[in-house]
Amino acid sequence: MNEKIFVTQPFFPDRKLFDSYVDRIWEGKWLTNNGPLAMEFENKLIDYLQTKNVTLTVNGHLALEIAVRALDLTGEVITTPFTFASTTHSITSAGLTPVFCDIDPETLTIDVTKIETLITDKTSAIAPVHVYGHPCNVREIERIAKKYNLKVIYDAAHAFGVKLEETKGICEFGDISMLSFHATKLFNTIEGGALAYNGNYKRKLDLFKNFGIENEDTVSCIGLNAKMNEFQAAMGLSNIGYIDDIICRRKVLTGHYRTRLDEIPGIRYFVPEKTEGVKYNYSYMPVCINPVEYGMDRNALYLKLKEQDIFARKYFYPITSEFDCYKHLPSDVPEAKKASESVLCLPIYYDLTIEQIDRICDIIKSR
Ligand code: T4K
Repeated sequence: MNEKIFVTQPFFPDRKLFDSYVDRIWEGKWLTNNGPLAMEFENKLIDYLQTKNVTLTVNGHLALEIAVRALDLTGEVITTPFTFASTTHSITSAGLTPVFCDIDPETLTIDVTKIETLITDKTSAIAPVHVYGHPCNVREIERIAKKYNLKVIYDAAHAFGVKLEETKGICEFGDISMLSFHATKLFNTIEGGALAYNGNYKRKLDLFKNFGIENEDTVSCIGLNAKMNEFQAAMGLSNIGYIDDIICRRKVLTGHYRTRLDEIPGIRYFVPEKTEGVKYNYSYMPVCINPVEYGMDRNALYLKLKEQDIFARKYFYPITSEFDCYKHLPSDVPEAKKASESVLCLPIYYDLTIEQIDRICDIIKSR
């Protein structure tokens, strides 16, 4: 029997360190509703993310939902379908219409040359995704948003720790950026998420994450319950000290994958850090399969790996514009469709070994 290798595995901090935070939860008898650990964690993230404000949430999806609500968006939001269900659902669940823009095949992020053609008098925002942690063309999106007076909400679920223009944090761009701290992400708080932003949205976002409750007498808006609890914050406080080590380890693993995959025609990996000034986080190991050169298509490779107990994932197939609930909406997104049929995310996580990567690459090579 082969050892099973999944696309990812959560990072676990030193148990004693986590326990020291859990001891504080027991002593303080405080479990949720913006407790002391959550506040401490929020401040640590402000330092790390280099934004003026952070609002912690119970998961990344609800963070997106409250961001969409708090920005008072109306009508249409331009977004990309090459993403997780969450991005599109957060738009529609607020009663807005997603307008699907195609992606750039080099970075798999929104194709900035197509955004302006989709703007109408109903457009209120752009919701791009830093797919696999590859930064969108933030400066061009900024230019378009300014020109048409649109808000920008970045789905930065994959982009924790990414830097641009040498020193700028990825969340310094756009009105609000959403991060996911789900167990499967490079930085986890079990489940969890955050909104990071420089604008003056703190009060509003905090209201929306707590039912709209202003105080004991006043509820001022239709809010959600999206508060991060103290166990999640304990995990975040424990894990944040490891982040440089986590990214460093993933860089080494990615480097080994590259060396091995270079031997195989028809397998192309994405090399975003070649973009000048970008510090990448190596959050995923996406490869694009050219069936003619490789001799097998993406689905066949996925199955071949699965037979050997290696569970790669087809992130993001199907694209959201093809979901039953969205296929009635107009969409002209051939590059997104092509990517969804040719990209495979190979296993990558802190505890993955070089030997395991060799096993995976040997299987890929033996087509
Ligand atoms: N926007 C984008 C672009 C996103 O990618 C996501 C989430 C969001 C928004 C929303 O953020 P959150 O609300 O989730 O914070 C996973 C994650 O559940 C999801 O967070 C993530 N994107 C998405 C890309 O991947 P699945 O359906 O692939 O998860 P699952 O349970 O199949 O896990 C993948 C593998 O990880 C498993 O085969 C085994 C391993 N695993 C998983 C868990 C949960 C473990 O080893 N231990 C674990 O505890 O969605």
